This record gives sequence, structure tokens and C-alpha cells, in this order.
Amino acid sequence: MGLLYLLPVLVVMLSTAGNNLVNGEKITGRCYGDVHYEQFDGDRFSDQTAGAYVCSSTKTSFSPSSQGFLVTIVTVTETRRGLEVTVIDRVIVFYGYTLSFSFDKPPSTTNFTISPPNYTPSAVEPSGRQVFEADDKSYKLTYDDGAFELEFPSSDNSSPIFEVRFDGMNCIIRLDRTIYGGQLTGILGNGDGTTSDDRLNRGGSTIEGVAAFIASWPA
Ligand SMILES: [Ca+2]
Repeated sequence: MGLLYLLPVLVVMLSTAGNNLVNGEKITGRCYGDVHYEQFDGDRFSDQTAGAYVCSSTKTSFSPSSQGFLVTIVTVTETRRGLEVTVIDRVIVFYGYTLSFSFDKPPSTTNFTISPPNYTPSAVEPSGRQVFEADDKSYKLTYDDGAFELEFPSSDNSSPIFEVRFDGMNCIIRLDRTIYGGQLTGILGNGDGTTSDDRLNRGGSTIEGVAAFIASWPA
């Protein structure tokens, strides 16, 4: 039980870790713990059904498509300290429909994939942290053992417009509201600032019940 009690502390630590990196208005959504969800517009709920789900995605109508993304999570049920818990086992990130990152828990070079394939580590820091950067783009990936941070800066590099952080248990997505607000679908809602319109399935119909809502977003 001790681990579960620590989860809110971990999430607070993660959610504040990147504050020095961002300027302007951001919206944040979270998938964390056993498994709790906090939507971009503030609604919170929990579900322990293991599966692969669309955590958050830009709508297919979103423009410009180069800033579109898809974040999926894979949850599994494990026994920890005699308790059956469901946790996030894997986070997969697609950005711009051309760049993809896939992570197991914890990430390692053997289960790490990145595309296009010309993406290679540009630096390995003394701590073992590896840094990936595209040749002529500003995408950046860093990860330590059991954690990763993804940042996609704005065109003028003023601040990240899309950030994903995963520590092996908690996945946090932070977005620029002026770009992504109202342009989102998936379990974490649409990010338009209204909490009453965020339990929709792919077809746009309201789904009653947390389990049914999450089940309506298979990856
Ligand atoms: Ca909303």
C-alpha cells in the first residue's frame, strides 16, 4: 500500500519538474498509478481494466498536421506486495505522423525504437542519459533508466508546444493551449476548457460509465 500512497507525491514532482521549460498557457493531462486519469479539462476518474488505449490524440481534422500527435498507453495487471494492481507498462508516442517513439518499462536500447531510422543518439551524457535529436528539426528525446521526456518546441524554439513525460509509472502530457485546445480526442478529453464534454467515444457520442468510456478508446 505504501507505493500507492506515494503516487500523488510522485505526480506532483513530475508535474512541476518542467516548469522552468515552459512559457505561456499550458494544459496538462495525466495517466498515472493504478490507473488514474486526469483530463486536460480537470475531470478525474480511475479504471483498472488492462488493455491498450488512446490516451490522447489530435483530431483527424487538426491542422497543421505536422503538429498532430497520438499517445497510447498499454496497461497490465500485476501483483505487487500481495495486491493486484493495474499499471502503465508502456507508452507509445507518435508526432507529426512521421516520428514515433516506443518504450517499454524501463526503456532500454534493445526495446527502444525510433523512426525515421536515421535518428540516432547524438550524445550520451556521463549519467547514461541519451539525447536524440533530428538532423534538421528541433525534436528532442532524453531518457534515463525507467523514464523519458519528450519535448517538441515551437517553430521559433521559444518553448515546447507538446511534452510527454513518463517515469515508468506515470504519464504526463503538457500542451500549448493556443495550438491544441479543443483539438483533442481520447481518454484525456478535448482540452477546450469545458469539463462536461469530455466523455465522448470516437464517433462523438457521450459514453456513460468510466469503464465503458475507456473501453471505447482501444489503441
Ligand atoms: Ca472539454
